Amino acid sequence: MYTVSDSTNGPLVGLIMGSDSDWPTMEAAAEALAEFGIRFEVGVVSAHRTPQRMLDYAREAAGRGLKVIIAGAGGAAHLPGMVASATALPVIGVPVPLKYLDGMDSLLSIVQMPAGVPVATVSIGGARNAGLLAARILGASDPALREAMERFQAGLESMVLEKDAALRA
Ligand code: RP5
Repeated sequence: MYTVSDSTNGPLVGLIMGSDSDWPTMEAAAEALAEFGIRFEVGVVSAHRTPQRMLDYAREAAGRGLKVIIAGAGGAAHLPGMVASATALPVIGVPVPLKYLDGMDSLLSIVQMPAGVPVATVSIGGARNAGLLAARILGASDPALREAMERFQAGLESMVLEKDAALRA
């Protein structure tokens, strides 16, 4: 497990994925968290290949100080849902697109959760939004982070208006 935190404060977000082959997709979540200065850890936790590690990770996450878990997986993407079943923390699921089926298999595996066990599912390959959603969740109880998100949103607006002005010029 690779951790981005300082020596006194542990990670707030657990960024996990079913395989290291998911990293090219999941990296965008790490970048978004880093942009907002959010401490996070990264690791491979497989629902199918390391089931005990997955359960241990989910059950110990809150006690280790994590506040949000981002879980990405592809194909028969059971990791986000299984992690959500074993922790009370909010879980954000990222459907990772693989070679076949364009990620529809991943999306449906993650989004179709039974009542009582929610996973906040982002779009196929939408890891950046997963990072941003984690920032919003943490920002609900962290005014400085919420203000940073408001500035980010204002930046999005400015960018669109600038592009609109350039188009009209
Ligand atoms: C899933 O199987 C992983 O999340 C990954 O998307 C997919 C393929 O894994 P590898 O065979 O590339 O390790 O569990």
